[in-house]
Amino acid sequence: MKYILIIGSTGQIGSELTMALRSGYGNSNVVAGYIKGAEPKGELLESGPSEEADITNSEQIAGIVKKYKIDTIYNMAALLSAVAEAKPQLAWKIGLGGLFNILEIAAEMRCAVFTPSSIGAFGADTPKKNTPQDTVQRPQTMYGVTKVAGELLSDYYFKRFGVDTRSVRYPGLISHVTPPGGGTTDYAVEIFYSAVRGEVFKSPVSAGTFMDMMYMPDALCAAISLMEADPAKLVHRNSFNITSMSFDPEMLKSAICKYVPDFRMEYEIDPVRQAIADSWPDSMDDSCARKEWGWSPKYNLDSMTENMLEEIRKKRVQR
Ligand code: AKB
Repeated sequence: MKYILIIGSTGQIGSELTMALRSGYGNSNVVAGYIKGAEPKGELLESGPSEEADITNSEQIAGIVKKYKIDTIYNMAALLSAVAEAKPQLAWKIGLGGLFNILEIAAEMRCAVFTPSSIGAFGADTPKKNTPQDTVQRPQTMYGVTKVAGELLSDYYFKRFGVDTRSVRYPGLISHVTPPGGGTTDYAVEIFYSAVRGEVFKSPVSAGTFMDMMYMPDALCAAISLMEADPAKLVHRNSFNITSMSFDPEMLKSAICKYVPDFRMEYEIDPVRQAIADSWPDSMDDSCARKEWGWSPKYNLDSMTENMLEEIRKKRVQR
């Protein structure tokens, strides 16, 4: 991995992943791909090259791969679960049509490809607790359909054309840098801003709704370490279960109350997000990732909560 293109570099994961890759591989070797209307700004723009890279435009992406002699593509373009339910056609176009474009380019130009999957690749028929690596995957959301199909398509390109495709099933990602947009797990980010502002937080999912979650530094580390892993040790490729913690809104509230004792939460259930969350695992078994490429998260609920509050306080967020 020497010359890297990130598709979706200004998104929730992409913005931090681009900076992490630049610090590891050199600023000029990591191209920040963006779409019109979501141009990079500040450090992301100034620290290295950036190019318009619309995943639905094969020629544009192929041109960038040629120009920078790209050998690794991080494909971070996607609509998150709740938005994908509102715009299923666009979710398919970006999630599956876009992935197909990337895999075709990768096969022709010999690039490795990382494409995140998600806990959304599971469905209501999947075992909910300690969800195995290899199990039933029958999601009933467009997000989930694109994620399962994306896993299969990536494995197909590996087996058929030798494209070095790798992927993790991300849980809900929590970060204080770039906000998520339209996910089911977004509440676990928004709650911290409410706590720092001294507001009452309205949880869109009910008490007892458990989902896997992860702090962004661990999520970045997962993507980079998997792409650097010895291929001979990979039994799986697309995609690995990974998790750091599993909690419901009450557990997260209690963790916050340790640092913000008067924090209050109420419930205002969003039926779309609740239905999606109910179909996802409560907690995944990530032992294959641990065994095959040494996955091991650093943050747990308490250390993540402490760091999130500290970082958001530094931003001096206003009511
Ligand atoms: C979402 O909630 O849609 C994402 C995910 C878990 O894939 N954060």
